[in-house]
Amino acid sequence: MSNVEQTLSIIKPDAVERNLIEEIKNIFIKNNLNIKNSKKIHITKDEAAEFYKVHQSKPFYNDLCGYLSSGPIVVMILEGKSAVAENRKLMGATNPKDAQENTIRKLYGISIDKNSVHGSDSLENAKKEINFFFKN
Ligand code: IDP
Ligand code: MG
Repeated sequence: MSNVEQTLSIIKPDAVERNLIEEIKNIFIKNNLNIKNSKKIHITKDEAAEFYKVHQSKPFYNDLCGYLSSGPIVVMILEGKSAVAENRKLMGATNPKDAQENTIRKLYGISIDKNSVHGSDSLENAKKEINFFFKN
């Protein structure tokens, strides 16, 4: 099959805390994104700051890093046809208020910061982000 990609998905603390791990994983599986690797971890604020450093100039950067490190998260490698774009489509818009019906953020997101999931935004960033969490 051509166009098979891998992307990084994170189930953020708000969704882990509400026991939504299986619901969210099932959305990926039903939509032909295979979960190749998955682990539940709790990262430090410094690690979050490194992961989100593309956003370091944004006014919400400090809160964002504090949030991602505030509780357990699930990091996953998703694999499938056009996985980067497919995952972004399943996630929905950054702000759950703007997300389309049946997207993960529309179904489960609470607010722009507590929006339940992260997904890589390009193939290049997917490679970097997978390497960040699954370096061997
Ligand atoms: P994305 O997660 O849809 O790719 P980005 O623009 O990359 O969105 O922002 C990364 C994360 O930062 C978002 O998922 C969200 O949690 C948070 N964020 C983005 N914009 C804002 C904002 O205006 N206020 C607070 N948090 C924000
Ligand atoms: Mg992003």
